[in-house]
Amino acid sequence: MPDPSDSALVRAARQQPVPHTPVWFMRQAGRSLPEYRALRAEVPMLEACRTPDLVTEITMQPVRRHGVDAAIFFSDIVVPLAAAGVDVDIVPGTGPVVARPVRTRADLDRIPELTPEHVPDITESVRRLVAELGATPLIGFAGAPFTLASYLVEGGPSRNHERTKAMMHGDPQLWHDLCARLAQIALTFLRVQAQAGASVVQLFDSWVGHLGRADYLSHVEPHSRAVLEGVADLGVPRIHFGVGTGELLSVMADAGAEVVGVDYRVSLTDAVARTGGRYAVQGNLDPALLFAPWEPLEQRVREIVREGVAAPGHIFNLGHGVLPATDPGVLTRVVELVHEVSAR
Ligand code: 1CP
Repeated sequence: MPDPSDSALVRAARQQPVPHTPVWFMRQAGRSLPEYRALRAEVPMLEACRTPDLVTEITMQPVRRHGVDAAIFFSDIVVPLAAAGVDVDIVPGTGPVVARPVRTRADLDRIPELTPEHVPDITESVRRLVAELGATPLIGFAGAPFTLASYLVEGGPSRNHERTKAMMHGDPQLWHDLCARLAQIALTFLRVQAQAGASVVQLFDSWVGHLGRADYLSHVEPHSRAVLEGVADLGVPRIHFGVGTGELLSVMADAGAEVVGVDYRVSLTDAVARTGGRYAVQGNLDPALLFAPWEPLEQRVREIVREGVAAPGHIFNLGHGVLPATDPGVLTRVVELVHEVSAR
């Protein structure tokens, strides 16, 4: 029987010996692939995310094309919010947009809890994917409470997160209650995916690097911890990721993860030191370097693999998602190079 729990990715997350450094890319499914653009041409994003035929096909596309060591479930961090009944849409060229931003207690009261009955299609899509993927692990994911709250409070993507921070400090009780609700939604979404067969889960706190350490610890960490600890009984390795989180790496790792995501601003060597050598690391090629000539790109990939071999465990990835204009041929070459130079 093909067993994804014995894959290079899961082994690296568990700090076990691996045959080669496992590699996958955040946003590996998506606009960099012509086959994705063709499938999505007529279908709105959130509708695509709830259609098992499309979810399975789009999730498989980068696995077939690039030979990556994992699939990431094709969905979005706002899918569980929409499933629970929040009026949110994904607007092409913008991202998630919320019809009625959450600013008051009455707004919060309109956000329902998520139950597995809201998302039978997610279970169906994960089951189909696990059957099709065989020994290749599927990564399930959810957005972390802070990043979800930022979209809900701001009403859409935000540069400075000013309304979010104003609520955090102006009405801490409302903030904590909002984050607790979002933690319930994220946890339910992760549990549904893991119970249907996902081998790994990743909690995306993409924008939490906008906070200092003290605010993170007092206003965010308890809620992210509730999500990560809430899946502990399922035994799947947990990856905790954010952007610009150099100052937060140790507390994000300690929040209940096996793997800490590292963006390109901090070297893997420094990330290992900052997390006490106790965690596997994931990262950290600058996605913009995929646009550079092959020679300096190759050199950087080799450096990252070398640093990763010295870490307790390493999953090669970008520091953030694949940019839409990326040449997919370069991604395939990076996968081949990582496998070749890390073969042991
Ligand atoms: O029309 C399209 O193709 C929409 C573009 C798109 C795609 C392909 C969006 C809108 N989401 C997605 C898929 C998606 N979102 C995945 C798929 C799996 C994969 O990685 O291959 C994942 C993991 C996400 C998660 C997600 N959505 C995050 C966390 C990851 C990250 O990039 O930091 C965030 C912040 C979002 C919000 C979001 N959804 C879409 C966009 C353009 C954005 C960002 C908007 C902003 O800048 O705030």
